[in-house]
Amino acid sequence: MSRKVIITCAITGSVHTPSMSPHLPITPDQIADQAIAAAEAGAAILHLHARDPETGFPSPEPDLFNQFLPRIKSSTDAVINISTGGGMTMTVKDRIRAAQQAAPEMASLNMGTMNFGLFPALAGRNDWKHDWEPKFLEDSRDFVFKNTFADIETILADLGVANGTRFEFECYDVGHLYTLAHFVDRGLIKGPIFIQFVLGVLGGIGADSDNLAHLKRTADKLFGNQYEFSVLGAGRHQMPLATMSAAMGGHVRVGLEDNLYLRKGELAPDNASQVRKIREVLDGLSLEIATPDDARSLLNLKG
Ligand code: KMH
Ligand code: ZN
Repeated sequence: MSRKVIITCAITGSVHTPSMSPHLPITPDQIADQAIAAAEAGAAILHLHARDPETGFPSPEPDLFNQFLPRIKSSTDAVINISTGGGMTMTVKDRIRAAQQAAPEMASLNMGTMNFGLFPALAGRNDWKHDWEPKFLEDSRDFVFKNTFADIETILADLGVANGTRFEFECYDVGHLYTLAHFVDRGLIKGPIFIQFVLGVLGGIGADSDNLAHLKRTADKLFGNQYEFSVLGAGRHQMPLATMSAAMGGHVRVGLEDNLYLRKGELAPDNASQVRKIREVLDGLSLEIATPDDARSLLNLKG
């Protein structure tokens, strides 16, 4: 069988704020509409967060997830991946509630505690719709994204062992791969391991081809043929790094969670437009895209 590339689409996240783009989905209906369109455009995996429908503030509330998950599930066959990274103001306990209740096929699992800087987005802006937005970004100067060894172990047990959920292991730096290897060595994680290399987040590894090659070399050394990788480049690095990933044998992640633009100076009108764009690139490379069922079999998901 020829290699197939999994497109993950991360629909809204908890990094961008409503003033940054009118197209960022906020309400459950907007999240569902854009997720369904992204799946129709070719995304096999939908990475999902929720937001307060009134303010757009990132929310961990399972009730909000329950307002869009049933619609997405009844309209698409896409793999549901619920974030456990949540957002800046949430405790780890809060961050995992939605995935615990929904028991999805996939959840994200962030592989290390780190600084996570959103404040560069403040530069040159003063046109905020909501008071919380500049404060949220400013507060990120002091944000410690907490993912201790104990937190990781808890998520593996409460979601993985308890519910059969498998993971998108988000690795923002080389050390995170060694943390992942530690849990593999202890038998708490079994292949096929799905690694999301995250490049370009302030506090993590920078977004360039040398760094991606180093991440891949390190993962090859640690995990041999027991892993699949995908790449997420933050902001303007999204499409170039996704393209590099595909050319290097990896999968791709796009979506407004990671980048609001379609090209320089042009906001993406929705998530599906980014899925279509990376599809064109994959097509140009003569690479086939994975269906949700292809992704299920490649990543050994519960279905
Ligand atoms: N926004 C990404 C850089 C998560 O949801 O677990 C990281 C992310 C984390 O997707
Ligand atoms: Zn996320």
